[in-house]
Amino acid sequence: MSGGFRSYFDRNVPSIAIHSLFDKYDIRRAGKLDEREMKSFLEEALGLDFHQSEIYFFLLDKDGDQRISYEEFKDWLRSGERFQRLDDRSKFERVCMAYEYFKTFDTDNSGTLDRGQFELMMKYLGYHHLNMDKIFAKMNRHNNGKLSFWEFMIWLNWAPIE
Ligand SMILES: [Ca+2]
Ligand SMILES: [Ca+2]
Repeated sequence: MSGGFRSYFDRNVPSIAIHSLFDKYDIRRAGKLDEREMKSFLEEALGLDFHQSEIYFFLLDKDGDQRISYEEFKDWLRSGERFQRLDDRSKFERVCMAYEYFKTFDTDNSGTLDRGQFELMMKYLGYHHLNMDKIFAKMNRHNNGKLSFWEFMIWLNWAPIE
């Protein structure tokens, strides 16, 4: 992984520096990074491979709108996470596996699980005993009826950032 950009992963980096970094990759000036823009940051600037950047995109998109907002971007850089999830191989493999399940049950390819897709996944994973309404409501922190991968990872305690 390349060195220079790692210096952005610091609580003391001024907001203005983070903002200019964000703006640099916000090619379409939408105020949010789409999947392509965020991946180009992760791959070109940070040296992630294609697979790693895909997982990270989903790990950082907290609300599951398929865009990385400035807040999501900043929270991550400020978290001091520094790709812990990549450096710990076995943990990263677990996250990848969870992502594969998540994708499999996201049959409409929206990047999030609705209530029905969620229940199918949970049952497949063996969570028959849970009250699905309750657990969905609990996991769906953004309370928008769509479960993001980040919300799922928070529940499993595998998310890199809160
Ligand atoms: Ca988002
Ligand atoms: Ca879906």
